[in-house]
Amino acid sequence: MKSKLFFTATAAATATALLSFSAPAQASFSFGTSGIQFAQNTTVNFSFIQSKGANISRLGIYDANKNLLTSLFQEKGRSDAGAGQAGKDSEWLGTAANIAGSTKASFTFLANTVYSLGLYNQGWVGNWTVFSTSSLNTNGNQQTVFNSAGGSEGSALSGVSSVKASNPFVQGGTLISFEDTKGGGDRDFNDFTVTAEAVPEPFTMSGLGLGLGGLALARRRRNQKTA
Ligand SMILES: [Ca+2]
Ligand SMILES: [Ca+2]
Repeated sequence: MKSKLFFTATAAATATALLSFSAPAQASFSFGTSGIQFAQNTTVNFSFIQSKGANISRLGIYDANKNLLTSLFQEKGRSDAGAGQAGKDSEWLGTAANIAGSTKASFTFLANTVYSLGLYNQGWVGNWTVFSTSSLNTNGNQQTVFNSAGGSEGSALSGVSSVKASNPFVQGGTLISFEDTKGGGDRDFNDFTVTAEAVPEPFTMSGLGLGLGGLALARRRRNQKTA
């Protein structure tokens, strides 16, 4: 009788475990200016949209200590639309053709690890990096908006503080856009724009394994008691 009760309780616990693991993996994550972190290993697909900044920029994934882990997109030049030339685009527009290599890149964020996006800029004078995690920037400045493509070229984007985080698990992903001038500039936040879409894990193999393992353990213990 005891063993039957034990098995029933274990089975219930297993069912609960299966339910929790079959819940969407996006239950616990941070994806914004406070940092990027997921409770499970999570692959995010990035797509370059456009740039509207005069710097030659490179978007990358950084660790919590500002070390570059991998480069996602590297611009070839300041613009590929004839910026500054009479009769041509004057917004320093960088299109897909201004990216060296593919305009799509993926990165797998490891569970419970803090990351940031970083935009390295080759300016007219000097080089610098601004980070999507505000605390990594000079004076903690917000340099990125999440769930926004920024504002009109040269006009300060209003409501910046309201676009600090977003959900990358939504279908089609979410927008991320940088202000590439640290601390100042025009604050238009349209200088480098990408989308990010996390790949959901509707039912992980580890969760399935744990559930089956729990059942096997319960059976083994029951057999030991009845033997
Ligand atoms: Ca700007
Ligand atoms: Ca701009």
